[in-house]
Amino acid sequence: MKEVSPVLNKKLIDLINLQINKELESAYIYLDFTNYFTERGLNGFAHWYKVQAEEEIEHAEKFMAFLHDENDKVRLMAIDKAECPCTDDLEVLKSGLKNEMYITELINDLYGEAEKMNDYRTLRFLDWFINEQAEEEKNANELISRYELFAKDCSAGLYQLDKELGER
Ligand code: OFO
Repeated sequence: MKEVSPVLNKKLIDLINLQINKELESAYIYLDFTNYFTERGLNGFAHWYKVQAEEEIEHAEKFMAFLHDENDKVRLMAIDKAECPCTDDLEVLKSGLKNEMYITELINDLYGEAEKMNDYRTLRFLDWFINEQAEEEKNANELISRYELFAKDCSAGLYQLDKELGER
């Protein structure tokens, strides 16, 4: 393996490595949701979370590529067991939103750290994630609202929503 000399500050490298872990953990959580909905026979919801899981892996890959571009090392860590509250649809959707809010917090911490160090290259790179998190939280919130409005107490609404989510 080639010798690498770190370019980024050590604390930032650690935070980015942690972020890689959390993106992969998010993928794991969403795969857990995918399994829950598949087992419920809601294939549209299952598909929606499968796509979500794939996006999380892409996010991890973006961070890995960034570290490599900066000539720093990627350190993959153990991924925690997915703890899905998988007994109730709405609880699953809400815990998806909670996860996204947690990820936003981590990205903000990372951003704050890069700002302290006047690390403008990292800040530019993180801009994409700042926007992405806004989008992810919006999607998760909308999904909860639509479930509550149309599907919670109505099997025809649930059927329709499942169908729409299958088209993501
Ligand atoms: Fe990676 O954005 Fe969701 O968690």
